[in-house]
Amino acid sequence: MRAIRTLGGPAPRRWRRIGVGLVGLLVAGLVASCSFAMAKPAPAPAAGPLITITNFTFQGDLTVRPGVTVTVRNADRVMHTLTAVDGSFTTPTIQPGTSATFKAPTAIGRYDITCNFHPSMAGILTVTATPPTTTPSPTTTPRPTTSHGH
Ligand SMILES: [Cu+2]
Repeated sequence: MRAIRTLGGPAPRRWRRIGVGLVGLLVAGLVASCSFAMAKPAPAPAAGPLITITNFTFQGDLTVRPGVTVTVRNADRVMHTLTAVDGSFTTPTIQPGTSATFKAPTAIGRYDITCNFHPSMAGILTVTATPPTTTPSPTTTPRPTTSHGH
C-alpha cells in the first residue's frame, strides 16, 4: 500500500508543471473576463426623473418634484425638444438617441409641454411636492371654522 512511493522522483516536478499551467489558464481567464466586463458600458443610473420621447410622445416620469433636473431621452430617429408651451422651460435640441436635461419649474402645477419641431406633440408635466413614488396620503382639507353664533 505504498503506491505513492512507486511514482518515484519525476512525479513532483510533473505536478508542479501542471500546476503552473492551471494557474496560467486561471490568470488568462481572469484577464479575459475582466476585459470583457470593462468592455461593457456600465449603464449610468438615472439620478433623477427620466422622460423618454418615443414615437412622438412624452413618456416616463411626467410627474416630478419642483426644481429637479429632468433627463429627457430621445428614442426617435428625429430631433425633438421638450418645451413648455408657456416658454418657462425647455431642453436644448435633443439629437436622436441622445439625452438632454431641463430644470423643472419650482412652482407646483401642470405645465403643457410640446416639441419645438413638432407642435402636434403634446404632453403635460406635473410638478408636485409629493414624490411620485409614495402613495399620496388622504388629503386632510382643513375645514373652515364656521361660527355658529347667531
Ligand atoms: Cu419633436
